[in-house]
Amino acid sequence: MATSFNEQFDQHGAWRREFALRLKLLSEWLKDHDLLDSAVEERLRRLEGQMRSDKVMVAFVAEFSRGKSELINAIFFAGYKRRIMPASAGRTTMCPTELGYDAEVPPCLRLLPIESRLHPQPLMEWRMVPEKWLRVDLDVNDPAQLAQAFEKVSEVIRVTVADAKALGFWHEDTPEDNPMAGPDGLVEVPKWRHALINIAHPLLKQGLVILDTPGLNAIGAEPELTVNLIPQAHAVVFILAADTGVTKSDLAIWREHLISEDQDSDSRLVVLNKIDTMWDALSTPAQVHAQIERQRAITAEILGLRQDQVIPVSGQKGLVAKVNNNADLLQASRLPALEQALAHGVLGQRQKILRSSVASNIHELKVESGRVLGIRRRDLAEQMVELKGLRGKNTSVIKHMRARIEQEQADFDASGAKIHAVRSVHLKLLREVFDLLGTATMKAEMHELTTALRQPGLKLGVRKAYAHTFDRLREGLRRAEKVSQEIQTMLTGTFRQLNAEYGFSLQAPREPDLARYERDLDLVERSHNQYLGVSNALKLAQPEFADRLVRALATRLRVIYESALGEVELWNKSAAAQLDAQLRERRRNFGRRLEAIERIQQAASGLDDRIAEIDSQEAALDMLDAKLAELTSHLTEIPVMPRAAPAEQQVLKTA
Ligand SMILES: Nc1nc2c(ncn2[C@@H]2O[C@H](COP(=O)(O)OP(=O)(O)OP(=O)(O)O)[C@@H](O)[C@H]2O)c(=O)[nH]1
Ligand SMILES: [Mg+2]
Repeated sequence: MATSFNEQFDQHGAWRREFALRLKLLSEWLKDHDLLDSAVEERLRRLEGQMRSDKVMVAFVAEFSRGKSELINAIFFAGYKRRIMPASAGRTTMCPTELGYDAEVPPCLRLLPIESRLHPQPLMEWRMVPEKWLRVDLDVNDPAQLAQAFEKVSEVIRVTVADAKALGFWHEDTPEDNPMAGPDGLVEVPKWRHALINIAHPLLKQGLVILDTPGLNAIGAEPELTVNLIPQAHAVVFILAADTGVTKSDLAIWREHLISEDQDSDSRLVVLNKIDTMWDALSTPAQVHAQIERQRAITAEILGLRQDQVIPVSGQKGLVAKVNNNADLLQASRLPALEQALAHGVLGQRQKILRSSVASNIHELKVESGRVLGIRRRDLAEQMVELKGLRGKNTSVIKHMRARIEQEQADFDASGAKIHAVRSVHLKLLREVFDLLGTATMKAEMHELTTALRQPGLKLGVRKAYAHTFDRLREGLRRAEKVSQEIQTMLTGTFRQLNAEYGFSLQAPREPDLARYERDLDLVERSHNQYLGVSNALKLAQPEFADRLVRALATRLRVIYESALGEVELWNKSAAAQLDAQLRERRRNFGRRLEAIERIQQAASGLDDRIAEIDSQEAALDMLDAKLAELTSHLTEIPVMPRAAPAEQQVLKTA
């Protein structure tokens, strides 16, 4: 039988845990053998953090009442044996609701009041001020209490048209989207802007984040949702209902939020829900099937997809079937096929990305720690040559040798100034890159964009203003790339020189691929462009709306730039750490050589002992080398389905 989404997600979690365990063992081993310099340590820390905090977000997007919340109940929460997320006829989920797990926070539901919209801060910033959210504690062992607490996401308040306008729910230009006014002239708007649910559900604990959204208007009213959360989700499930077919507003959502040329189709799932409405006692099963297939074909055609890209299910019957352990009904609901597609699309992708990032990091790690071993090996070889040369020599030769080593040491200490000069050039260039990618530059760009968007009568030039900003951002990134190349050239040159002069084995680490971030910028630009297009030109004329959009943009850009800066930092740290390591080892080496000479001066037998000692140290290095290769390759070779007992613990003990 096919594995369910839940099972596959469990396997993904197990894989990550296994990886974290092996990484920890490697790091302890490196530390025990004095192979952990600051760059390697930093790399390990990042890898560990990446694995630990890896989140997979699945967003459910559709017009109201298509069955998003019910489908979430059926796929993820059937284990509670009841309906957890509120799902009912008409509009139910009134605010975007994120379900996830954060161990630092007790199980709770947090709700951000809708009035927060009157302030300019984007959602991202509100997340940092928990005291502004209403908190409802949750009892995870009491599904009834959970369900009751979650009802809050359906709450509404009644406000005047003027207030609705200020909150972003009323637009004179698009009256068809406005909420209906009651006899008292008041209109209904959501009570909450955003909900965060924190529960220790097994899947959420492993990093799954589920985003349930309300229907069309509410999505449009929160730019952050459109330009940040949805485009960044690892999978988006778009839901249509078999009984309504593809309506005009379904199509508007599809066009505005879901079509994307370059995101792989695996991450977009289109679901034709409520197929049970076509189960008809008077038709034969074959007739029902044919009817569902027909609906599926029509849907696919309207959306421009292949028929097999539309997945027919009944979320509601799937939930009932799971709650009652009814295998036949589950089969008929066709829910397992959707879970399969979701698991494949989301987790397959995620694992591929993680694996390739891990592989390149582990490679660097191995090179870096391997280099330290190389230096030690070389030092031993030099000492060996020196000592063998002393065999049978008289005391004056030995004295002479000592003087030579001391001279070498003094010369080496004097070279400190040169190394210092290299460092200061390096730092200067680095500061340029940091400036180009730093917060101040970003702030200035966003300020300029805001000013441009505020120009009266700009309406149609909005895209242009965006295009300008993105052009400048790309230009800045390219300049950072150029300076990075300069740094690389400088490092390569000076390292080569130092290698020749002092017999070092420095090698400039590979520079980060900043072009990748240019592609990220393109993606962000495209998601904004898509949004700027069709229906929002009029909304954009309102300064608050434009402000909000720019702030949402800024939070997304910050993530990109922080990550680029992080890479640049690691790259430079790794270069500096290499130099430090070689200098340190070299100083130690002088010490060891002088010590050896001293011993030989004191006792005739010292020489042979020392040679034997070096022999055994060389053998120990060979073993370390082999062990390092073994431990690092273990990390990249973890099977998706981990074995029952990690064998490394035993292997390590023998080291
Ligand atoms: N017959 C049938 N009804 C369904 C199915 N899935 C959901 N429903 C019903 O459709 C109604 C709407 O479902 P919800 O899950 O609340 O829809 P939603 O998309 O979350 O809607 P909003 O929260 O308002 O955006 C509820 O009464 C559900 O019970 C299904 O597969 N078959
Ligand atoms: Mg809902």
